[in-house]
Amino acid sequence: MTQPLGRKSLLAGSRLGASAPDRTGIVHLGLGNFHRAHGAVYTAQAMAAAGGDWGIRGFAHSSDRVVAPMRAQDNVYSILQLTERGAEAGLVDVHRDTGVAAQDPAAVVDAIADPAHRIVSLTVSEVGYTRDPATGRLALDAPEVAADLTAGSTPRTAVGMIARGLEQRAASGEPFAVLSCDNLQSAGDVTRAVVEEFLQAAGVSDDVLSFVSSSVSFPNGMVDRIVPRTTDEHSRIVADLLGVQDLCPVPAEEFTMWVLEDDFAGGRPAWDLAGATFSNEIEAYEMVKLRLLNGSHSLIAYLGILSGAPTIDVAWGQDFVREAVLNGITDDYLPTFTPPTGFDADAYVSELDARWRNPLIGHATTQVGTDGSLKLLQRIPNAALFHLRRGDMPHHLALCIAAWIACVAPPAGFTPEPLAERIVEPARDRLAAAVDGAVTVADHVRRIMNGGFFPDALAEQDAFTVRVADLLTLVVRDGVRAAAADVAAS
Ligand code: CS2
Repeated sequence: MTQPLGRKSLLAGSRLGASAPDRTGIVHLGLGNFHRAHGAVYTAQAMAAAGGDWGIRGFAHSSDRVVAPMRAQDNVYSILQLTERGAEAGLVDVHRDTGVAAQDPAAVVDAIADPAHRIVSLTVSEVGYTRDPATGRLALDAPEVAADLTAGSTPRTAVGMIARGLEQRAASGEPFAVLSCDNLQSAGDVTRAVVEEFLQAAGVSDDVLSFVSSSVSFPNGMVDRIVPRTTDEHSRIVADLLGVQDLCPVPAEEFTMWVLEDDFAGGRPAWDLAGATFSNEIEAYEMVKLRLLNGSHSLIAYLGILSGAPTIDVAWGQDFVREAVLNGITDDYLPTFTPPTGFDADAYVSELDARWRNPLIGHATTQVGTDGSLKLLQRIPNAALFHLRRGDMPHHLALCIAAWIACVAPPAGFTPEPLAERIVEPARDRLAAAVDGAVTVADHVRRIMNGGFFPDALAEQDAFTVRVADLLTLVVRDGVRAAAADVAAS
């Protein structure tokens, strides 16, 4: 007999970490699977180790897909760890209140201003930072940003809500930290920059600007845990393991990692006692994660989609994908940064192999391929520029962009595998408009590379654009394996 899940079930189920007290100390934006399997678990475990009023007040962006079931279960949910030993489940009870930001954005602003809260954390994905891809600055011309900047309007973007919340908070002057938990290089610095750009464009007082610069910290950090989408099968396994009916379990791999800069102006949970690492080498950790894991992940995903592989493990099981990815790590990524002290590249790569190979995860290639126009910006241009400025060609990085274009903006006459249609690509219409009327694949690629989708510095690298076009030509004419073979021979 399965019972509905709720706080009462905690007696019966295995609980991960402590239950949060009723008072909340953290506001969180973005209630997707990643936050619920990562930061939320570290927070529950930190409270088990050291206590504290660190309950989470969580807001989903615009849908109640997670909030409705969370509320129906007293905001308790399970983590379903899918390991080679089989499945294991545990319950998390750290959210004290959940809501939907789009339904009540003023509640988010008020929660950030509330002096009882000491941190706002974010998992809003790359798209949530409303930046201009060509300049990296806040996209002041984007309609949603412009609307948020209109005097008297209630902000709806994450940046707008945080900025307005801080503006109100300046009245109490209570110190605060804004913690980005997204896959961005220098995530804290980037978040500070867009929030300050918003405040300046909104014409706030000097007092507010000086409060934000002196009493609000924006720690940098590196986050890591692979979490696929939830399916009905996951709820069924949780019911078997725990005897409770969870309407919103979170499937996750066993691996988890969090490296943070210890810069929390209003204090923080004892995340170190929950396994997080505090380090002064954040940039090095970010490089490892964003390039070796995320950059390679994109390549696996797009090569996989073009060869009909629905999941990462299936794509990774193909020799031509493994070869391209492993050589990409060695030739194109590893030379571009200095890793953290004591980093063992071989061990890291064999761990990646085990993580990508895990067949129980079922991580969809189209999920990793989603939002490529934003994700690739974190994964490719800086590494590519490192080589191009030395006169070298990063062939695997060019292959990744060619494969992305083949999936989301295919040249006339080429139809990718049907899987490609499932990729959510916010720039699809703008890409289609940019290539409209292109007569050759070279022209098609040039219009994209010069169309404001990538930083100007990369667009200026003509040889790279030519290489992307050559590889896309091969994909179109002879298939994705031929393009990968050409890279292998380069
Ligand atoms: C993935 C990441 O979807 C993606 O783009 O590369 O979500 C990846 O699974 C996580 O960053 C792992 O920590």
